[in-house]
Amino acid sequence: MTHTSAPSAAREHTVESFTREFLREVNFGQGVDLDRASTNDKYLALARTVRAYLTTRWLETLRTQRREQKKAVAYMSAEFLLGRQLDNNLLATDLDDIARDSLSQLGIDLDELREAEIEPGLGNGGLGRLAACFVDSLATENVPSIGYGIRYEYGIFRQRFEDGRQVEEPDEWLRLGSPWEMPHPENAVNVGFGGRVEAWTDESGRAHRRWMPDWHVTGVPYNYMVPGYRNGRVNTLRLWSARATQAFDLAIFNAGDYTDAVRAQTQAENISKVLYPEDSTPQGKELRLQQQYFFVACSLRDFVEKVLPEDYDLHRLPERITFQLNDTHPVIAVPELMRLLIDDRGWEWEDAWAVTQKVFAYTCHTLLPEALEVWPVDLLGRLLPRHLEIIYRINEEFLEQVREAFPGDMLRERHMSIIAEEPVRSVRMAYLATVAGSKVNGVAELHSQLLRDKVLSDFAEMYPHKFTNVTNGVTPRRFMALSNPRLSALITEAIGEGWLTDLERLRELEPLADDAEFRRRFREVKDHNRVRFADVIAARDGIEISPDAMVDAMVKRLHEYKRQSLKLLHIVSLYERITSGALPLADVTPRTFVFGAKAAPGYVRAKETIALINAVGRTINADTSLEGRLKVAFPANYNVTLAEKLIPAADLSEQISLAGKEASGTGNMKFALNGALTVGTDDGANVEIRQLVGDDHFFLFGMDEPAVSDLQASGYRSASYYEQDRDLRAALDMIASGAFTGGERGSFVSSITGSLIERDRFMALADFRAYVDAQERVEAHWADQEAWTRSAVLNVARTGYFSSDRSIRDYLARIWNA
Ligand code: NBG
Repeated sequence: MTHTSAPSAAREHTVESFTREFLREVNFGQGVDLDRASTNDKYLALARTVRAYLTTRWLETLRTQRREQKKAVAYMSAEFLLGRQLDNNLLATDLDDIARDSLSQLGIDLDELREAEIEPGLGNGGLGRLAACFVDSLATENVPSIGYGIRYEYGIFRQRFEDGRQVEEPDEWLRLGSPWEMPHPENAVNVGFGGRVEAWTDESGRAHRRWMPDWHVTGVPYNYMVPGYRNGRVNTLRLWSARATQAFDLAIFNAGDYTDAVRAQTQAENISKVLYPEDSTPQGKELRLQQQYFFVACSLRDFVEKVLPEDYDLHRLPERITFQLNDTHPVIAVPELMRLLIDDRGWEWEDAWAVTQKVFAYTCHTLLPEALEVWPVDLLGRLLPRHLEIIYRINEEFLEQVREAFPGDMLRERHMSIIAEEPVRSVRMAYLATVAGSKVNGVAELHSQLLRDKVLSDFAEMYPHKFTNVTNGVTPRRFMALSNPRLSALITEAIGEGWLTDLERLRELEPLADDAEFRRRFREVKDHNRVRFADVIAARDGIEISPDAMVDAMVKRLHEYKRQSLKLLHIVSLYERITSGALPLADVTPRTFVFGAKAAPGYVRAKETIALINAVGRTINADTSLEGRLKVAFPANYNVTLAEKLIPAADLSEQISLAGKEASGTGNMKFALNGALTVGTDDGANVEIRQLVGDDHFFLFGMDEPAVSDLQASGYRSASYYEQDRDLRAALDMIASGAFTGGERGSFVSSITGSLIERDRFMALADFRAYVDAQERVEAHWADQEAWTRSAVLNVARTGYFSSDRSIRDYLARIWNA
């Protein structure tokens, strides 16, 4: 498949030269003969062959940037959930066909090698995947940029089910080698921790502060190439790996304790050992703060000392860079830059602050108050004493401004303080970012509005100009071209090439929604993708599904606010109504309910919900009286690789969070772009999706955010819904009776149903009736396949706005001024 006529590697390289280089890599890179080479040998050799093509362009990109010194963007993120690299790099370089031909002449199946790659799962969910989409779009939009993050040795855990319960296993993604990274130990950076701060006076009598850390860690940069889509640009993603500093080891070793020296090494390396598997709920662990400081300290030093020219005048830093802070995780970079400028370079506070306030911008990704990161001052002061001093001073000056702007308003001052006093004295990282950043953005219109009106309203009043919105997006390279080649080919046939980098052009498909032949072909693609997905989960998980049934998908991290439990209540209610005779089997739409979700290992309720979904699934799937009409499929270890197979196959996309809780969502965009219809609340980016696709092609249900607030204010009593809605009560009673748990009624079953009936923090019961009604509208629409397909085509045609290329252009215009 070809997408564009832009310059591409393919022109310069023939199958023969590709084969020659591939064989060279097999022989000299892997040190084996082709006939003795394992799949992994061949995969690594292929990866390095492709990498070599990229390297030429990468070096050229770097040379150009060194020459031109254009304003760039550094995207700082604790997570980059990249997904497999080989596929994407073949696509970006247009080498796919050449590689396929070359390998097939050698009797090798390209797809088998693709499958050999273990995806780098260096992220939890939407936030990490967004970072990956953004670096792809930055390169494709031809923006000079660099991504900074952590090279975790273990990414997000691998999930298994044992008796339906989640079991976590370490993700050994580096086990078979990692051909896409280039380590540069010679460019390592030293980072300090702990110790104390000293005062000293220079010859002119000026007072200074000096941090004397008591231990150090070395950060080794690993470079990854991030190719733009067939445009010749290859940007850099630089991930840091922690090593013990030699000096540190040696001192202890010389003192004669070899085992202590080794222990010190382990302690240092722990910093980049593992990704914390919490999503949207930070845990406040010391190692986590070490990780955060580690990577931003390495990155700032790297940028200032290695990326910038040697004599660069740092007063001009804002002309050259924006450090975009992906959530609060990298916010400790703010006091670090201040420290670099003041302590290391002798700047005055005012000058340092002026530069700092211009170079940082902050993206907030949540609305849950408990998800806003805070660090106890005890911990922060112990680990980073100088940074705490700097934060205090920033806060003092900021509160001075607050007093000036709102004289006598003590309450406001306390609310806005970067330092919280209760329940323990802590630093509110979101406030620090808001005060320090030149801009603060939310990730969907509704989210940005709620940030302004609720979560950060005092700040929005004080700094109205800082607040802006950039609605999230997803890269159509991975989530259309790579994952859905048939749909992509059909689109190209219909509207020509070029849409993949200009996604609004999908609009040109609109008239084809009324073309019966186009709809037939569109359905054919869906059918094919459904079969492909069925094959994948049969082989991967041993799950059998009918490829003819509607694929109804709810895939996202397991969280109460996302309301997987509401989906479960719908399924159980259907089942209850069938078994009690209220719903004739003939009226039941054949559906496969697909779940994909990891729970944070310490999040008990989320893990119980997984166990319950699996228990319900087991019962329903085994009940022959249903004649296979309903099926629950919950493949374990949902990840980017599986998403690429599921999303193109989906008919219905479940986006059912409680309104006002999901900042944006990005899965919702991927599904719509692949022709699934959404059943969703008025939340996050659902709002914008619905506005674009139109109410007739989107199943809206439930309370909107103001209604949620009102209900909360007037006193929500979930039990009354249980009492008044017969179907809801029957569904909850059926679960509580142990019908799905072999008669077992205690333990997690009663704790889930009990907490829904008694408390129901995310108001699943309040939205139940509206949700079931929406599902009936879904079924009625599905019954008319022509009408459904028309809606599906319109979903694709009208959601081009959600390309991450557009998000990046919005960041450029509203935040980076680049
Ligand atoms: C998540 C939100 C999602 C959003 C992604 C990307 C965090 C803290 N936030 O709604 O929950 O789509 O960020 O912006 O993980």
